[in-house]
Amino acid sequence: MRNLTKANRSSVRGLGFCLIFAVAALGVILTLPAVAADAEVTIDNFAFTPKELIVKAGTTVAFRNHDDIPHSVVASKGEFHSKALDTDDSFSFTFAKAGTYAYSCGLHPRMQGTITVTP
Ligand SMILES: [Cu+2]
Repeated sequence: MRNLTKANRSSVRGLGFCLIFAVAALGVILTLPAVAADAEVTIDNFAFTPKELIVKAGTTVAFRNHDDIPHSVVASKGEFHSKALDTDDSFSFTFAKAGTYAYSCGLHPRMQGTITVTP
């Protein structure tokens, strides 16, 4: 570093800033999927948790399967319908309209939950 001219030193500093921005940008990109879902319902041991969730209109809810067998998420009135979710797969739905959304697992109808959406 002793042999660097003043210009070279500032370009080294510039490179440092670029690196910081690159790392920050990468961090934003990597965290985007988590940011997209505002709330999460987990599926564990044949149950949705929380079983009853209250969110504001516009909230995206991710349903994530932690079981080692497939489950799905099917709204009783047909507003949403996931495919069978394998372990650690998730399905997201944005609740734009207020109301009560009852849902169950398409494979195990006894697994039930409710999303209440407030205005
Ligand atoms: Cu199921």
